[in-house]
Amino acid sequence: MIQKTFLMVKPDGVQRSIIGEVISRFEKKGFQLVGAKLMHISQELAETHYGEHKEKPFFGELVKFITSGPVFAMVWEGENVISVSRQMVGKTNPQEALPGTIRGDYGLIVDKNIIHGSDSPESAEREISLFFESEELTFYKKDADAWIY
Ligand code: RTP
Ligand code: MG
Repeated sequence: MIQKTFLMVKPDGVQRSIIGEVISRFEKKGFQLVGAKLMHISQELAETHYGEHKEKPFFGELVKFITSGPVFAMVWEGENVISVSRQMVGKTNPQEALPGTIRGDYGLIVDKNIIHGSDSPESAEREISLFFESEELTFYKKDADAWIY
């Protein structure tokens, strides 16, 4: 099933210059980038985005971290992109994330785990509309033949 999901390079990933690496992995897998922007997350957006964790002991630190510097917000489209991209992201704790996953290859601690990915179709829809206006998303067909000289 063709789906859309919300993926975001967190402030640590931006600081460590791995935006390109992250984009490259999803592109090579076969997914299509349909929206992207570098932005600062406001306190209010952070609290809404991570609202499900409001009661958790790490909520304050999580909001502080995600608003601490620019993030790279993206919408990706493709076959089963929600669950497949979560597999490519890896487990929440980078020490448990398998090598070959983004967190497994680049992360070391749970509160700086490089990337966020929507965890269900409901989250994907909610998060895409929180971060993007519909005019910011682009749709196009890939036509390789037209670009080979
Ligand atoms: P994310 O939402 O950021 O993609 O991460 P996730 O689904 O893999 O994990 P989730 O349970 O939604 O947790 C959100 C973020 O909170 C931080 N966290 N810290 N100190 C802790 O035990 C702890 N647990 C979670 C992580 O940064 C996680 O990405
Ligand atoms: Mg989550």
